[in-house]
Amino acid sequence: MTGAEMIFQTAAQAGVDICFANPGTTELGLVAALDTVKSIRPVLGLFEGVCTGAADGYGRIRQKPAITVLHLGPGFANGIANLHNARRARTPVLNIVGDHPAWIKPYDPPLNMDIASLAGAVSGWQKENESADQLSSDTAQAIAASHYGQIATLIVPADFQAAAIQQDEIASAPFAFNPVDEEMLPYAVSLIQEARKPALILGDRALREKGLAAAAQIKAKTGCELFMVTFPAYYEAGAGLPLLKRIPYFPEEAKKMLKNYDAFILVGTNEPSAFFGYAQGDTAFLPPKASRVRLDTAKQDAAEVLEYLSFVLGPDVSQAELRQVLAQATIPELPQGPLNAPGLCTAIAALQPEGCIVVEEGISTGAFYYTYSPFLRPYSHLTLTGGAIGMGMPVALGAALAAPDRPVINIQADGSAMYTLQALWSQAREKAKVITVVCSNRRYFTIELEYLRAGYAPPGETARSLMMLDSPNLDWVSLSRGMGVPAASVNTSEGFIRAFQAALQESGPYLIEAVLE
Ligand SMILES: Cc1ncc(C[n+]2csc(CCOP(=O)(O)OP(=O)(O)O)c2C)c(N)n1
Repeated sequence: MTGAEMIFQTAAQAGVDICFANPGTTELGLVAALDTVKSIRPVLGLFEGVCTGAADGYGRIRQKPAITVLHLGPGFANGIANLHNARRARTPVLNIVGDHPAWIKPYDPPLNMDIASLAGAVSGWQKENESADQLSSDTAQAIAASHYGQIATLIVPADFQAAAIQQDEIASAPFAFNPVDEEMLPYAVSLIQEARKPALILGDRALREKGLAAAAQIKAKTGCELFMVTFPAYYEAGAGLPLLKRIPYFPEEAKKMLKNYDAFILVGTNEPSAFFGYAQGDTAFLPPKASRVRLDTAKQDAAEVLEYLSFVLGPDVSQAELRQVLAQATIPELPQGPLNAPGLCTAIAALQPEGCIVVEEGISTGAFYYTYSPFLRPYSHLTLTGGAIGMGMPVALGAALAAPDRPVINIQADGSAMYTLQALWSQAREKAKVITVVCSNRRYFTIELEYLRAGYAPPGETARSLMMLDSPNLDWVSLSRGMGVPAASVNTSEGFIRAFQAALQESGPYLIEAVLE
């Protein structure tokens, strides 16, 4: 067995089954090994940001790592923005980065780069492999580390990938979340019981099924409010789940929503604060005098912590009582006439099938979708966690491969789409069931908005040229078809509804350009 085969054998034994790759000469051993380790599905991405974003999407759905294979420092650098989003999402990811053999490094060949420094920017665990015989234990440790919700990066010189392994034993590295810190709970209970208006703010695994079930019980038992972070990696949404209020993006709206609460219990998230440092000083969102406590640490399962909190708050309420705190289904009416951002979101909300996965990188357009989200047919929702745009199409690819039975709907802003649109080619090649809705406002609307909010005078022609995507307009139908994804362009609500209904019948990917007025 070669070192590279050992990497994949170890990963396969640990339950890893997919690898998003963009290899080069220093990863040839890994490429060859995929011919022998058949349980790992290789997926080619035509840009590293596609591979890393797809691994993020896959990991968010399956809660286990996908592998990325990236080419030296430059390949890793191309993938960093989406690894940043994955780090913020606390997605398990295993990066295998090829490197030059030690003997050529003194010559400083052109692709030579400080990979470890790059890895340090996003990885919670990293190692430069030092011998082929350590590859199994290095891989096992990396996978175990990733399960805590972090990026693990293993840098593997090309000669160790190719080397014959003497000792064929495959390492395993079990992982377990830390137990709940029971000493924290009485304080949380006293806060909830003594506060005038207590609230829970939830993120991370607290927003998955188990966490939400506990949150519903806590709300039913205590009457406390439930909030969720502004940009969750993943949440279960829709009728039958507890109603959570999403903390708004804009500081003044967030502070207004939170101002009347006097105690906050944080699970799976830090204290909410502003996305940017605004001169006006709206940075911290919680009222200064409100009590607050975070109940989980990085290596605990936020859902388990919530279950424990619910347990110490007393016996579970009956199903009838529980129903009082669960969202009821309200499917919006279909819009008519010209297509605008609110109408587009209304139409998607009305038409999306039960059990679908929504990947929302609609930026300013996507914001309108959230009023409907809690009341729709149950579905799973993924957002842009780290603000590095260009995640939507790759994450949708990864999510679709992670859950081939569930349609994926990618609400996708046009400017953000252009960063990683090569993902469409991989979607076509892998027959991923993704419906991409391009929100075509032909501008960087958010930049215009933030520019005015920051107090600058309305932009002149030169400044505006950096915010407009027209002249030429992007031809989304041609771009999409050129990568093998059938597409249509629509500019009315009726046209969108027809195209979306048709796209739902497709067995593979489809793109709809929604030209917004
Ligand atoms: C990697 C990265 N580069 C640049 C930005 C800055 N940025 C934030 S929003 C935005 C424009 C988004 O435009 P679009 O995706 O079309 O959405 P819209 O604002 O029009 O809804 C840019 C360039 C960013 N967040 N991330």
